[in-house]
Amino acid sequence: MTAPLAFAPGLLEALRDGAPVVALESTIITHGMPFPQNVDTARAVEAEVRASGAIPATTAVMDGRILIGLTDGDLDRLGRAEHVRKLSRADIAHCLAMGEMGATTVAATMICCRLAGISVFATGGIGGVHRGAETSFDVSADLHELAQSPVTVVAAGAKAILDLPKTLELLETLGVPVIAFGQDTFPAFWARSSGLPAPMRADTSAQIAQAHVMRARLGLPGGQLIANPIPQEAEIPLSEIGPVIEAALAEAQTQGIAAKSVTPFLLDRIFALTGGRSLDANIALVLNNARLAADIAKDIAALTKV
Ligand code: PSU
Ligand code: MN
Repeated sequence: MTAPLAFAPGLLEALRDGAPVVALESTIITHGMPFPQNVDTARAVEAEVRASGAIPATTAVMDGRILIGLTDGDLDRLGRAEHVRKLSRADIAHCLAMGEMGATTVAATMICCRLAGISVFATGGIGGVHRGAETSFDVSADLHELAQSPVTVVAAGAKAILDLPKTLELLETLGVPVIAFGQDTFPAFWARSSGLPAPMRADTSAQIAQAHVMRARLGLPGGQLIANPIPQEAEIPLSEIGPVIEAALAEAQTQGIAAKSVTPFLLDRIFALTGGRSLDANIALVLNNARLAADIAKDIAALTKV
């Protein structure tokens, strides 16, 4: 019995041929952005991957199967649907068994990548250690997945809604390489720098591809996190976004938001509090991550060609 995967037309053949493929998550579509910008952005990100010479594969759960690559119709259905589940490692098998519709988080998308044989995945921001985790125990399963599934994940760092120093500490403990692209500090999503030193740095996609392949040669499980700063022109400095984040966190506390709802609640409040600005920045950074991920996927394909 194998995993119930359904590949988009041509994708399985492309993977068998060793073509560069970039996976894309779907929680950003269902729980990260409003309709119709979510579907427009997902299409634009797929187009960016193609324009950069790789094949996009957005993942989701529909009709009892894991879709590896969504058709235009699937994407539209997912983007419009009202009650889509947010799937992390704990949820994905139950969602499939129940025949429900689900969007994959970073953790679940990494599981899909491992099952489909995809090495590179682009997203916006990863989950991490939440502020106050010392009492709430709220730590995203994304971090543990990075320690288990052999995928290079390209993100714009993590949002300052999280406790970034604790997030970096835990990634180190879990043996996950955190590699900043082209700078020495860890990026904080809308802001190019969190001010925290990044554990490692790479300046080319080829170096990142080499490190990915080297982990496999060393027999190390798990992936690597590539922290790619938002393009300069789209940046919202920490001084501007900081107070908005504080306001959103205070609202979450007052309303007693917990567990899986925390991240979507905060994202939604920050969108509302900044108007279009945080959304524009979010779109710009995801496109930027898609380009870098495509370059890494091409470099890995060249290194592993037999
Ligand atoms: N952070 C963001 N944007 C997002 C998410 C996180 O800046 O869209 C989504 C991703 O899908 C991520 C998930 O994997 O939220 C983490 O949720 P949690 O903290 O509940 O593990
Ligand atoms: Mn959580």
